[in-house]
Amino acid sequence: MFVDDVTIKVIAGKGGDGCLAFRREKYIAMGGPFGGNGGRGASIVFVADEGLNTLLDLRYKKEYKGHKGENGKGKGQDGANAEDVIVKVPVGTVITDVDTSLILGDLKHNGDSVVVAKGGRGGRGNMAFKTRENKAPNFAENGEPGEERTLHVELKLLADVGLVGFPSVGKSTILSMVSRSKPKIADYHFTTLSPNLGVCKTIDGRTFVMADLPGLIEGASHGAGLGDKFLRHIERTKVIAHVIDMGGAEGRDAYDDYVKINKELEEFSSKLIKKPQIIIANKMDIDGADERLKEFKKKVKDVPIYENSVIDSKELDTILVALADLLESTKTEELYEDNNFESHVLYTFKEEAPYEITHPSDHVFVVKGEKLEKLLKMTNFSTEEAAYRFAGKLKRMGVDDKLKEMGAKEGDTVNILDFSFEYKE
Ligand SMILES: Nc1nc2c(ncn2[C@@H]2O[C@H](COP(=O)(O)OP(=O)(O)OP(=O)(O)O)[C@@H](O)[C@H]2O)c(=O)[nH]1
Ligand SMILES: [Mg+2]
Repeated sequence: MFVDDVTIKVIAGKGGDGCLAFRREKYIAMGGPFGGNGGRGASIVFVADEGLNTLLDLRYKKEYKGHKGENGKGKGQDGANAEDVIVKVPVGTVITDVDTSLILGDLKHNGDSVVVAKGGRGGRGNMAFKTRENKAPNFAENGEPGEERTLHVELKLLADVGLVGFPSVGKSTILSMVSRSKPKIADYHFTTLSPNLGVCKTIDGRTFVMADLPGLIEGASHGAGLGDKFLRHIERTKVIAHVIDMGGAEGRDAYDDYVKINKELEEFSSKLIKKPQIIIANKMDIDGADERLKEFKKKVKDVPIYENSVIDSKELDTILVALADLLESTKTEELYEDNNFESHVLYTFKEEAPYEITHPSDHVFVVKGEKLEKLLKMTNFSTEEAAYRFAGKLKRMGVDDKLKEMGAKEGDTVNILDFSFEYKE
């Protein structure tokens, strides 16, 4: 099965918790803090692998989860980092964050990789908090939560030339004639259900990759037939070879076909229609094809037209040379030019309001905010000192003042995530 479009969830591993421990050795009196740091949680990393050609594995798995980093230990030992989860995907895979619509990665070459969810940092052990003022800190930090994301993963084939046209016009037949690819060929519509790739070589020794795509019909850009599912693959090709059946057996008009397919390309994306095209007038062996081609040429003057049939394929060499020339003169256009690295960074470090306070009922306040919630998750409340430290941080973030301003009174409840605190003036 060819799978080129899946939505999955990725959850990176949490960092290991920092350790709270003190020296208890025989001759060391008043043992100082001795708890080590937690290890980093596992990140989820996508890697392009040329041995794969579908996203099938992802369809079955649906969710990828990273292990937690090892907790810090006594005697000052740090916990080990968790091993990253490597997800192998085919070359040509594009990964988008569903919530933000940002492209996280476009893996175009074998071995390209992208971290799609970062593992949490390990929490610091109490040894790390030792200062001149506090020589025996009685608290440690929990590990940072790992990033969680819902991803849209798409495979967009990397071919130089795309064979495009109505079903049964002979696209797969052409690919089988110009390359060693052996696609299925039959006289019914939608014989080709997934794209086939073939390597072509011109008589002057230039090579390029040609893709035979499933047939398009009117309304394809809105999902008719095999629909827009395969139009995305054309997005990557540099040049389009538009195959038109001159045999007339299907009762359609050649020029009409040409206009309709171009309309579908344009409706899917304005970029598709701007790609250079050549036309292959196909099935020229059928009676009446010459006449139909003559009529066609009267209407289409601005695109080069070549003739072909299974009986007489002598123009195929010329077609390949023309395609190779076009490829050389077409500049590679980036699929996502407006989604550069910087916009990603801007997103990641975007300054957000650190928290928001609501007052849903009498004596109850709810504090929400990513930064603050993370801080809470990283607090190990097993000692009083840790709780004081958390309270101190809230105060410095201005939470106390804000609560007071909103009318909080001694003894009121303040909720953050699942935790309830008592408000103290
Ligand atoms: N007479 C004639 N028949 C042809 C020619 N090329 C292909 N055919 C026949 O047309 C039918 C469709 O050919 P395919 O190559 O499968 O067409 P396709 O465009 O790949 O079709 P889909 O995969 O369904 O979109 C088959 O029965 C072929 O044998 C040709 O030049 N002349
Ligand atoms: Mg086919």
